[in-house]
Amino acid sequence: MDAVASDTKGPLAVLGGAPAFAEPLHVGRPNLGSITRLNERIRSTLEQRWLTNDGPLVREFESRLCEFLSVRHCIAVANATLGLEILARALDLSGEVLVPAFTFVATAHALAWLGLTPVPCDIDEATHCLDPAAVEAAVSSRTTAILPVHLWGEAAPVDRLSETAERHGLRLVFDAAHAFGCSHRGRMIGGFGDAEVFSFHATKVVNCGEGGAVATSDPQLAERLRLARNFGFRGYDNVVALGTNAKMPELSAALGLTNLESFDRFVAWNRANLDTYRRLLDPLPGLRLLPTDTLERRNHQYVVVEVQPDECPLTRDQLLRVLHAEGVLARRYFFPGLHRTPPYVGSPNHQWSCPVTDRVASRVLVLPTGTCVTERDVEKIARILEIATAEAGLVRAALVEPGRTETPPTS
Ligand code: T4K
Repeated sequence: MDAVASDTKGPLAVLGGAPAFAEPLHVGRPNLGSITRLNERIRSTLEQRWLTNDGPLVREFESRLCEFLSVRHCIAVANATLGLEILARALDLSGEVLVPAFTFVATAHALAWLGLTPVPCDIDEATHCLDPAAVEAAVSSRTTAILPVHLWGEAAPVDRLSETAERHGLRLVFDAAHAFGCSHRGRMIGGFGDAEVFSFHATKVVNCGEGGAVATSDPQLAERLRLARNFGFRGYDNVVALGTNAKMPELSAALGLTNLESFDRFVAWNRANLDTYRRLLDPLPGLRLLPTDTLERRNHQYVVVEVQPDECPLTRDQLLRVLHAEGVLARRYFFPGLHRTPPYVGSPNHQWSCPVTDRVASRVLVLPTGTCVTERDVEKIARILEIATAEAGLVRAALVEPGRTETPPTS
């Protein structure tokens, strides 16, 4: 720690000092592969004048994904939200779908957009993924599917959920938006359940700007997904099914292919950042980095800290304000949980009870990583947290505005 002390001179920004970062440091700055390679692909796309609708780069991207994930079919889409939507349609889901209460809102929105009812179920405190017991308790005569999320790239409890799905005759589809390049029991995520949906949003380990893919080994399902992605067209003038526009443009595929070529570098970078965070944050009181499964492949695209209320002298939201004041735009993903987010809050007669999600959502702080974040940046962030926890009394006093006892976060 001493090595970085000189870098974060003077008082914290919340105590009147200058921000440690003049340029804000974001969670989710895009990783980029070779710009030269990208330019070549863009030029060739423009020269060929084939910009979307199952173009050559989308096809190449899909075949690279199949290879990488060891699945038979990958259907590239405009984003993961649309991927979830066309998948729910292709599987003819109806009624209720069980989802984790602790996830990005798109997991539920994709279902609700189609008139389905996402039922928020509680999570496991250790892994932040769906709790199989909560799922079991939520199965009803209206349930048609379970939609677990491999949150932060950690595998959901695939085996137990598969068993539950099978026993109740339910579909099992995974939201794998965070889990590109991750494995479960040595097998790549992408091959579990009926299908899995990846996101290639700008903030993801591999990005297409906007993009996603549905992975499945079921050829009939793959065919239905391809139809659904393109308005239900099979050839010119021949609409054979209900569809939407979920097509990935060629320029997005150009980004995806180029970034995929640098996947190992991105993950190594994330891993190095995570190791530095771990080394520097472990000794601080009440800051606990979520463990990652070291026996499996992980992309480490999220650095997830839990602020332990009994041990840390500052709350998560106080630390968030400290960091934002320093230009570190840490995030409270996925506060406050689906069960407390409109339109999923239930009715006056029926509120969802997800106490573990409540606890976890009040503790999680996601810190910046990715190739735009250097080891030096991580050291500075850790140093800010070290000073803040050491000077907790001063920080608390500075954050309480006159007439208030609670200090809401800045964003
Ligand atoms: N399921 C799960 C579990 C998900 O987490 C997500 C998406 C989905 C499904 C749906 O996937 P997509 O339909 O998006 O493919 C972000 C992303 O928009 C979202 O993709 C992601 N999960 C979620 C966890 O985070 P925001 O609102 O935090 O993102 P945004 O766009 O504000 O970006 C965050 C920060 O990154 C910005 O403050 C600045 C920086 N940034 C962002 C972009 C887009 C850049 O520096 N450059 C950029 O181009 O939701």
